[in-house]
Amino acid sequence: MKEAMKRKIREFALDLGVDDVGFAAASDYDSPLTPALDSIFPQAKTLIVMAYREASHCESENMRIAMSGRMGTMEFMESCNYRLSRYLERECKVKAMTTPASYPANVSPEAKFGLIADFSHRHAAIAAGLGNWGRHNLVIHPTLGARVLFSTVLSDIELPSDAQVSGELCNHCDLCVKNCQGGALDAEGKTEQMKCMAHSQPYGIGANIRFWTRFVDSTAEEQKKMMRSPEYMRLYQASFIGYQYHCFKCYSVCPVGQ
Ligand code: B12
Repeated sequence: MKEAMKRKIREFALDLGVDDVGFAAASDYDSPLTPALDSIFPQAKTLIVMAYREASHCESENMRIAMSGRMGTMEFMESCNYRLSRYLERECKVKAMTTPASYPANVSPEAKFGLIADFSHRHAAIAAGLGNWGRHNLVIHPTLGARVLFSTVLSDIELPSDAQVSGELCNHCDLCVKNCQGGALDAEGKTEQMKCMAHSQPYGIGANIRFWTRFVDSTAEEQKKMMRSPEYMRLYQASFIGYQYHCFKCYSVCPVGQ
């Protein structure tokens, strides 16, 4: 009965065009740093995780091409989340709740100003049998590799977890470490987040604060020049399109599953 329900939900999600789907019992979600599931959805019993292989835009050296591909992938992910949650409520008569693929983030100091999400998709994906950790601290999917994004729908339907991926998928080639221009992966088992962000989001919050700090200390003439500078244009664009990644290397050079 439960396997038939899983099959029905899996087929619906695969028909949306996602690459893979996994199920995890809420009790198997073990993410020590993010808030307890209860604080999001107290009745949550199952996590339905969808995997999306990123197309080759992430290999481009042109970061606008890479980023526009990412934005398209994220839009598709949010749409799949919505469609699956409505399917669960309409056809299966259960409660369902989407979780953000990336943002909005909790930007308070307790959540390290947006670095600790309300919900961790990597931990959910591992619990749902969709992969395990690689040297880059990303989750590697057995066939799709590391170049994969995840989104999750929570539901009060009670379903058992899929089988865990057994055996390591990372081949320890260290290409992710060697290609990380921010030097953020030098220490095994953790990403140095500030180093990653300084390189991968050069027009993020840090650059924004530095720009405005310089601005207030500048003369009226200098301020006029600053407002017309390419630097300001890039900050302006980043603030209306959301996070703007300028690096996909750890993700795109990983040879597993290519
Ligand atoms: C904040 C964030 C960032 C921050 C911080 C990253 C980080 N390490 O947490 C920054 C801006 C640096 C970042 C960068 C990137 N991110 Co990011 N990011 C997120 C976000 C929004 C939240 C992550 C979070 O809450 N972290 C806090 C806690 C849970 O994790 P943590 O601090 O890393 O600590 C745990 C892990 O380190 C873990 N761990 C790590 N290695 C190992 C190894 C073993 C053996 C074990 C047991 C545990 C373990 O143990 C810690 C405790 O549980 C998620 C989306 C989401 N909501 O899940 C995407 C997400 C993690 N990012 C993603 C991606 C793709 C990227 C980038 C490639 C950027 C890009 N261009 O797309 C880089 C990769 C950097 C890297 N190699 O680590 C994907 C990862 C997909 C995947 N295949 O795993 C996610 C899941 C987005 C998505 N919806 O798919 N990201």
